[in-house]
Amino acid sequence: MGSSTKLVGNNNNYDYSFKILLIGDSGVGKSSILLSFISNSLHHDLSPTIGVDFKMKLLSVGGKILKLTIWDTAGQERFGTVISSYYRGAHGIILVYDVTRRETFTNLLNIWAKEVELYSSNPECIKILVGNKVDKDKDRAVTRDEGIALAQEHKCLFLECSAKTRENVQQCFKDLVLKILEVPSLLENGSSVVKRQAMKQKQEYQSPRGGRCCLH
Ligand SMILES: Nc1nc2c(ncn2[C@@H]2O[C@H](COP(=O)(O)OP(=O)(O)OP(=O)(O)O)[C@@H](O)[C@H]2O)c(=O)[nH]1
Ligand SMILES: [Mg+2]
Repeated sequence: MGSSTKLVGNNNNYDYSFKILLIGDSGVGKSSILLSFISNSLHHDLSPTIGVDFKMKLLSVGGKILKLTIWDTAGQERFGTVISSYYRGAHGIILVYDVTRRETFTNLLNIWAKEVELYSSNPECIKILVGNKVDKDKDRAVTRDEGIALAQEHKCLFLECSAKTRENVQQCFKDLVLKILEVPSLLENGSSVVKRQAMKQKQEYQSPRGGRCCLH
C-alpha cells in the first residue's frame, strides 16, 4: 500500500479504532517507544512501568483517520487473572527486545510469544518484532539477521529502532497499521467494540500511575 501517513490533531472523528499492545521484558524500552511516538520528544531514564498504562493517538493513513489506543505494560509483572483482558481484542502487538541484551530476545520466544498465542483472542492479529536501542550499536548482542529470522518464524513484521534517536519509531506503528488495514476481519471489529473495551479496561486497571489517557 503506497499511502502516506501523517499525524493528525485532537479530534474524535475517526474511521477505525485499533488496539495495539506493547510487550517485552522490563527495560527494553516499551514506554520510551510509546512516548517517542506520542510526543515526538526524547525521554531519558524512565522509571519502570507500574501496572498498565495506555495512550491514544490519531493518525491519518491513506485518507482514513485511525485512532490508536496503545497499551503499555510492565515487563517485570504478571497480572494473573486480568492478563487475558489485556490481550483481548488487540489488532496489533509490538514485541520489543533490546538489541544489546540477548536474554530479552530469547525471552520473546520463551515467554512472550507463548503468552500471545495463549491469550490473543484474534487469530489474525498483526505482530511486529522490534529490536530497540540500535543507537548502542557497539554493544549489540543480537544481529539484524537473527531478528529477521525470528520474525519470519513467527510470521511477524520486523524493524529495528531507537527510542532515543527516534529512528524508525514512527515506522513501527506505520508498518503495523498498514498491515492491519489489509485484514478485513480486523477492520470489522475496529471501531465501537474497542472504544467500549478501552473504557472498561481503564477502570479495571486503575493503578497508582496507570489508566492515564491522553490524545495528541
Ligand atoms: N540508548 C537507548 N536507551 C534507551 C532506548 N529506549 C529506552 N532506553 C532506556 O532504557 C531504559 C528502560 O526504558 P523503558 O522505556 O522504561 O523500558 P520498558 O520496556 O518500558 O520497561 P518496563 O516498564 O520496566 O517494562 C530507560 O533508561 C530508557 O531511557 C534506546 O533506544 N536507546
Ligand atoms: Mg515501561
